[in-house]
Amino acid sequence: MLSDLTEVISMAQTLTYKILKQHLIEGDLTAGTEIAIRIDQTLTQDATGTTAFGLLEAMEVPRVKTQLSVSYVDHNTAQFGPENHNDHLYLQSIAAKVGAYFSRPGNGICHQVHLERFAAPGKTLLGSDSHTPTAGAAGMIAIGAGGLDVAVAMGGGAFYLNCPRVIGVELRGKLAPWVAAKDIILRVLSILTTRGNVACVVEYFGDGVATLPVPARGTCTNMGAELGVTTSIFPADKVIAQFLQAQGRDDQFAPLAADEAATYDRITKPLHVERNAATIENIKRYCTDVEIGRAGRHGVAQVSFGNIVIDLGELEPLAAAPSSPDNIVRVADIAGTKVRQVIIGSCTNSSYQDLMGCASVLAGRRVHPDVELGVAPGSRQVLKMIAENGALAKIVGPGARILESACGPCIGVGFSPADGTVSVRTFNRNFAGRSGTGGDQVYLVSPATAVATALTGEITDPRELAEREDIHYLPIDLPKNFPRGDEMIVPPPPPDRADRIEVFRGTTIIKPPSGEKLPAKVTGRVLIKVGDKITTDHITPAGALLKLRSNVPQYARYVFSRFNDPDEPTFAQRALAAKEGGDAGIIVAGDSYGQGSSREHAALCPMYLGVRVVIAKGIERIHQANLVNFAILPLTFADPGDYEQIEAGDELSIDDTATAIEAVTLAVKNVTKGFEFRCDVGLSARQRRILAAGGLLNYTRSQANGG
Ligand code: MIC
Ligand code: SF4
Repeated sequence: MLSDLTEVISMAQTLTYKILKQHLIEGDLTAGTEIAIRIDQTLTQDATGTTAFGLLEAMEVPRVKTQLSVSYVDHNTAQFGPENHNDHLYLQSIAAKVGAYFSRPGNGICHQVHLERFAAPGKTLLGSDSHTPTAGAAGMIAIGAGGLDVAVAMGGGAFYLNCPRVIGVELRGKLAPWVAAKDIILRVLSILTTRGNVACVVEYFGDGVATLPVPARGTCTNMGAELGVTTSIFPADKVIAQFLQAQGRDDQFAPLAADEAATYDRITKPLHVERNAATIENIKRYCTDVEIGRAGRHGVAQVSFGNIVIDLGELEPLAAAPSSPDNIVRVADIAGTKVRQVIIGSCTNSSYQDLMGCASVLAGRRVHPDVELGVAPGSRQVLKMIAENGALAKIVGPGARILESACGPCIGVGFSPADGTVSVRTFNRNFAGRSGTGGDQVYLVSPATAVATALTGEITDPRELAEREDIHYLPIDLPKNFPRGDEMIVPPPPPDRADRIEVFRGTTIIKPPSGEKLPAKVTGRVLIKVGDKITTDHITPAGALLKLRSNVPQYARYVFSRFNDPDEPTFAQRALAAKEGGDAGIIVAGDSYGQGSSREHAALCPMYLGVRVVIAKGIERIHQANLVNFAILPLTFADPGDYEQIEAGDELSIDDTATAIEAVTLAVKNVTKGFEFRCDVGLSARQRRILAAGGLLNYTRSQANGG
């Protein structure tokens, strides 16, 4: 009897593994080993798409080989100068030529539109944007990656990843009025933080799941990106079936869930006991089977736990305080903070349900005169619905400014807050300076908290406002039918018409450079030494500079510009001078280097400037893959203490790179200071081959030629 039970449990699978198994091309499903999966769908957005399609052209792929590829325009819609429109026309024409759908500017944010119109249970999706996991709300495996990986997938190539461990998040009960899905994911962030979750998938289960509509699930899977996990997923249940039916896509439904007896992985994290006291408290409170090891010499203990269990009924409104999405506080604890700006939108919280909820609170009231309120509906479908049912008037009437259905302020395009003021947003990232204002103070909250704050002019717990003003909470039902009109989605013409399509190539679009092999011996200077949690926004700023994405030589001038001293040569100038002198550029960084976006420009631009090696305490998954794809050697300190011994300007060298990249660890000489330290080479066998070939583009070409 016992052995029968053991067998059932050992055969029982998580939903994640069921989908991975169906798409497995190489490897076996053993956590931590490299696997390759077949990709059914891809998405690209304009800020990463011009490079992705440029690389697809460089690979000489005439036609996409996926079941569906969609090219969205949602990031750069402002059109100051010809750059953005040049990109849009290039993307529209190349999509038509290679057989991809094209979602026109104004149609909405890629993740919101993809969930509405294309996401389907059981499929795989690879997207050149880190929030691609949003589509996990529809029961699919949706992963963010660099544009080059997406280009390979469009060309029919497999996607390689570390077979993940699966973190089980059990949701129990039902959210109380005015508490929202955003509060669930903020709670998860307070437990898992933004660090140490690489190569994990978050899988939601439990009776609480059925109480969450699809967009609420999308908020959780979307902001799962901030955990640094590979993706997040919900089971495909009745709620998804009804959503797909309302979207006129019931034929795409397939019920999917983890097996009843499936178990999730035990997670172990090294945590500094004092510095992470709050996180450890949360782990103790919300996780099962917690074990805390003895703290070592540096105060770090191994903390391990089973599932995360969240009782939805006990959650309360939360916020991510400046300037990290895991800096979680109770809204009640920061209530009263004076606010000058509130923005509702982004791919995290801009759905029909989100905006209907806001409209019901705003109706007949007045936005506080000290606050500017901006509202960006996530898609044209949402905008159309709230326009037709009158909710838009309830939002505009009280004094909201309506923004285009696009990323906008989320990526620093417009609405940069005034100096020293607080901005409250329903977005997913509040990295320092991302809003476009240096020293910004951005809080991330749910739409309910945002709207309460907009009315009072200070951070407000929506439950408190509701009680004070006797506002009734109205649950927002799923509409019976969403408007299907895909007027702004252009399907590709039949393949036999592709020859006649001329690709539009504006003068501002420069062919992306490809990688070069590492020299036999790398010698170079540390061009910059940066600390922990350096995001891709620090490396390649977005906002007003987004329009340079299709012009690497221009964009590269701004690499690390936030760290430039006005009296000294810029990072780019120093790097180019070293490159001209035949020296390799080296970046030294702390933990979680490259967190945040999937933008491969954070590797592509440094590569253009001659950077060949990054040595960090830790490198985030997508960025590590991007570095390898562009032939930059990513290394991590074997002893993080060595980080302290290195200074900017030090000359470092690695002998015999060919042998070094095959090794598990390698020696790096600090020539200036006269000592040697060891680094871990955490590369998969395939990544070693990519580096040896001089980057993924060269590798893919050599594979295509039988090499
Ligand atoms: C972001 O949210 O940081 C972005 C802008 O959407 C990026 C993509 C990019 O930099 O183009 C992301 O999340 O991957
Ligand atoms: Fe756009 Fe912001 Fe979402 Fe990135 S996080 S896709 S910038 S809305």
